[in-house]
Amino acid sequence: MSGRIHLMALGILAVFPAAALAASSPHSGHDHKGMVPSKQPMVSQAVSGQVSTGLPFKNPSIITSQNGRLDVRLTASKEVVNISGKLVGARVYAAASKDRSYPYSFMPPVLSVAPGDNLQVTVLNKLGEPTNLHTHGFFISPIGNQDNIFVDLDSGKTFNYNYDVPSDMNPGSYWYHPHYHPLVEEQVFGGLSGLIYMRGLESLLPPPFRGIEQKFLGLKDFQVTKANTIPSNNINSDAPTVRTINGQVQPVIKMRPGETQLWHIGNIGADIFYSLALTGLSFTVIAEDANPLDRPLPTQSLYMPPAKRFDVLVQAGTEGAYPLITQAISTGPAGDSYPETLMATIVVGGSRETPLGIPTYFNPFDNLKNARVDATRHFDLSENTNTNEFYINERQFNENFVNATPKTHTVEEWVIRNYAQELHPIHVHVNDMQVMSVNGVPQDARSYVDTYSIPYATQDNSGHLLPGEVVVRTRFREFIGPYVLHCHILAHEDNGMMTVINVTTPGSE
Ligand SMILES: [Cu+2]
Repeated sequence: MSGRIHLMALGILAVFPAAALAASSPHSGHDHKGMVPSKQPMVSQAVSGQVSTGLPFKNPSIITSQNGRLDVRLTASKEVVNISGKLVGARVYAAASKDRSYPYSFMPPVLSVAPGDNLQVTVLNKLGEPTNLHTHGFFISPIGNQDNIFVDLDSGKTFNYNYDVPSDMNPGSYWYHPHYHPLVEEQVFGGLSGLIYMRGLESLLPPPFRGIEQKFLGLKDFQVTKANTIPSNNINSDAPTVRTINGQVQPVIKMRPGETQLWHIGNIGADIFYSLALTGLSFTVIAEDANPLDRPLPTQSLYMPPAKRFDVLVQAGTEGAYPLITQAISTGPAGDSYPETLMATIVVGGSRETPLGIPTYFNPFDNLKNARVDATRHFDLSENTNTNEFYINERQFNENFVNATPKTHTVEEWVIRNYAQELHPIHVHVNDMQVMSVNGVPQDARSYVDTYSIPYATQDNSGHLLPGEVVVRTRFREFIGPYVLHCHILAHEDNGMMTVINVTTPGSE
């Protein structure tokens, strides 16, 4: 659950023609660590404009590494930006590469890098509150100035992240966003998130697929207050929200009959789920959370909790208009309900292409089914719906409390149990996990994942609480140091559902 006042009941919902936008409440909720929140940009009703729908789909800007290197500067600030025709006060990045600068945008540029690259990201913080940066899904060191989420980047300061991308980092879709506890939800919901693409998926596909059209679809939703500002306090994830693709509301995507495209899709919003469904076109997953599957998976829908990414081959059939929707979802009795919503329309027309044969075999992975398990650990998820507190092993997040110390070159099995009556999509940094079973049912994994939704608890006939249970295995490879496991509903993370994992070398403690 959002833990927030249901605003519609207060009668302060503002309605716009394209979609219903929720207003925020005047109450202050977050502990800003004693900081005075800086002024939010406001836009008057007269100039804010209205959301436009049905515009041609646009990829985000893409900044591509060259000669093994990418240097990017990201400036985070509170600014007024245009989201699908409407002016909104947001928290957004502007970007700059060596050659070009990119203005503040709700959908900042995709950072396109290759395995083995050096990626340097200099973050300038102009938010008026602390922030930092996380490269979600990266298999990389969690310490120093790499994927270190314990960095405290005060307002007015810059920090230089220097990522040595391993040459064996998996290709696919990753993303970047702030990870500064406990301000993550409001910063990501405000607009601070973008995609990272690790090149190389194309070369795993048969030669005819190389050079096919690629699209990036960053799924982000927004709500505004009466001042047309994205709320930063008392964000209500259960309120009506405007779903966008790259900041566009219901864009039109064109394809030719028989054409095959490669789509990189990421749920890079703060709290809400998507279940994308595309009928009338073929939809084949080739990677999940930037883990290429051992064999491609044809599907009718993509279930996407916050932070989930899929790389999919989309093949158009005959001429016509096909809706891409997100299906209605409930995240449980104590959770949220999201209505079915149109995301985009695929218009198929023009000259016909011969459809490419979708491969049936793709990329083997290090299957841990028969691996020796060196240690077993338990992570119990729970929540107090009255106080809006969230727990792992009955504790709220404390960066000084280390929950688990796996050793490098070992395999561990983790039993994650959910005692709450809502889904908690668990994300773990650095080392991805293989899902072994869900509620006791063995799973035939096709790859690893870095985010997985843990089923909510149910009650048996005698009223006894049965937790949802997912068992995962992880091989801990070279990287040592502390990182986190947390719920990726960012309201839950900010309110405690996060814990420290510290990987150490064998023999150390
Ligand atoms: Cu959660």
